[in-house]
Amino acid sequence: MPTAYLLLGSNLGDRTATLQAAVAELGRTAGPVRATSGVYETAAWGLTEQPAFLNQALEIQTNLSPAQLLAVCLAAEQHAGRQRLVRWGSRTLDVDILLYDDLVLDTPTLQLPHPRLPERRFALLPLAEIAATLVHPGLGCTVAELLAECSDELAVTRVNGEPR
Ligand code: X6L
Ligand code: MG
Ligand code: MG
Repeated sequence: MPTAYLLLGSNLGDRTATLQAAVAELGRTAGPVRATSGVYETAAWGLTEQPAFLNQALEIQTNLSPAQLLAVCLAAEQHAGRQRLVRWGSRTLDVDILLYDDLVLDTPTLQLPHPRLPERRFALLPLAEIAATLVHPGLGCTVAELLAECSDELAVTRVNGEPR
């Protein structure tokens, strides 16, 4: 069964409860959650005048295709009450697919691996906690190496949770 890595993000409402509900929902709709990183509080990228995020990375096993997986990720965002008002604006829940096996894909609706992953400490640090030795299929280096080379200096602080 394919393995995918997801990044959850929330900076509106009860962020912790939203992440917990999303992990449970994705376990039912996408497939078994094999690993969860700790939860990280992270300064907002893009529109910096917005509340800090909680971000968390997940490893899931799934029989869904990438397009089907994207659909269940967007459904989880809807169930969390996400409203898309402003590009890069505050959101109750964002679910991004970071990697899907060693697939490299470039379509208008889905790019894999996530094209901005190497630049974002808020994604690399949680991901490194559960998949440090995973090789990025486009770049040929590990997640730990990407993290070591990442020049993003926005604050990323682990707030709780043991990796499992
Ligand atoms: C110039 C202008 C350079 C905009 C970069 C970066 C825009 C990231 C959007 C950018 C730019 C984004 C999260 C976030 C967002 C998140 C944290 C985005 C989309 N999502 N900040 N900002 N965590 N910490 O999940 O990533 S909006
Ligand atoms: Mg995102
Ligand atoms: Mg998204």
